[in-house]
Amino acid sequence: MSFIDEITFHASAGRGGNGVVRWRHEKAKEFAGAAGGNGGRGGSVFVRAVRDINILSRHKTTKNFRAGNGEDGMGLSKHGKNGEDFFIDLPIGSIAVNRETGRTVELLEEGQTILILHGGRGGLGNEHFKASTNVKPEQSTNGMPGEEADFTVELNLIADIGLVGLPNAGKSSLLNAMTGARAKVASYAFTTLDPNLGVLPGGFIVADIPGLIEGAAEGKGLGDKFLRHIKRTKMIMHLISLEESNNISNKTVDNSYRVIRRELEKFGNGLADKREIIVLTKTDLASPEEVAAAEATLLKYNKEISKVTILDDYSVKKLTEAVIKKVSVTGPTGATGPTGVCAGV
Ligand SMILES: Nc1nc2c(ncn2[C@@H]2O[C@H](COP(=O)(O)OP(=O)(O)OP(=O)(O)O)[C@@H](O)[C@H]2O)c(=O)[nH]1
Ligand SMILES: [Mg+2]
Repeated sequence: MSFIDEITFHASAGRGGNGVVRWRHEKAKEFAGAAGGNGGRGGSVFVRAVRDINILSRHKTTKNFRAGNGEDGMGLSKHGKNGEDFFIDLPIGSIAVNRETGRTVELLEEGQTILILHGGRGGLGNEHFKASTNVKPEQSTNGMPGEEADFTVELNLIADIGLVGLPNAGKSSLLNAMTGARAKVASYAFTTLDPNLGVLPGGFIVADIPGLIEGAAEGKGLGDKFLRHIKRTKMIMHLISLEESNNISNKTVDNSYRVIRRELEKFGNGLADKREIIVLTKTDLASPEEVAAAEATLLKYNKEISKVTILDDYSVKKLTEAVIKKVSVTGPTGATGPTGVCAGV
C-alpha cells in the first residue's frame, strides 16, 4: 500500500428534524391542547486522532462523510431523536482545513476530538408556541440544514521514537528489523539521505534519519537539519556500533557516544534532554568481553543500555518490547510538528 499524506473530502452535518403540529385528543374534546414535539438536532461531524498512519489511505475512496439527520417531532409531545454524530478518524499529526472558511484544526494527541461541522438545529413543534395568548398554536418550524464544507487533510507526521547515531551504526537495519520497514541498507556511510519511517506494534512511529558526524551542526556530512524530524519524539534511541572499523570519527565507544551527544546539544530544541536508550548494535561482530567492556564504559551516563544484532531475532524482539513499554508510559507528544518527514513505509 502506498503511503498517503494528503486527502480531500466533502463532509456534511445532519439536518435538524422538523417540528410538528399535533393535538392532544381527550374524550369529548378534539383539540385539547398543542402536543407537537420538536425535531431532533442534526448530527455533527468531528475529527478524531488515532494512532494509525495508514488510515488516510483507507479514506481515499470516500468522498463524502455524512452525519445523521435529526428525526421530526411527533405527537404526544415527543421530540424527534437527534441525528448521529459522525467521527472521521485521522492520524495523529493531521491538519484539517475547512476550504470554505479557512478554519484549521490540528490533531496532536491520540483520542483528541474536534468538532468541524455543526449539526442543524431541530425545528420547534406547536407545543413550544403554547402561551396564554396563543392556546391553539398552529405554528411549527422546520429543522435547519447542517453545515457542510470541503476539507483538505495534510499529515504532518509526529514520530514517537528517533534513531540517532554515526553513519553505518545500523540505524536503518534496526528500523527494518523492528518494524518491517524497507529502508535502504548498505555498508557505506550516508546510505540514508531522507528520513525513513516504520511503525511498531501499537502504532508508535519510529524515524530513522541520516547519520550524524562531528561538526554536523556546522554542516559537516549531511549536516544536522534532519534532526528537526525527531524534535517532537518522546524518546531517542542512540545507536553505537560495535563493529570496530565502523568508527568513522572516533575510535572508542565513549567518543562515538559523546560526538552524537554534542551534536544533539548543539541542535538544541530539547533533543539532548529527551529520554534516551543507548543501543549497542552489531554485537555479533564483537566478542562477549568487548560487548561487556563497551557497556561498562557507558554506564557512567546513567542511561538504559540495550544490546542488539539484527542477526538474532530474539535480541530485536526484546529491544522492541522494551521500547514500546518505555514509549507507552511517556506523556503525549508535544505541541508543534516536524515538517516534511518523508515516509519510507
Ligand atoms: N553483522 C551485522 N551487520 C549489521 C548489523 N546491523 C547492520 N549491519 C550492517 O551494517 C551496515 C550499515 O547498516 P545501515 O543500517 O545502513 O546503517 P545506518 O546507520 O542506517 O547508516 P547511514 O544511513 O549511512 O547512516 C550494513 O551493511 C548492514 O548490513 C548487525 O546487527 N550485524
Ligand atoms: Mg541508514
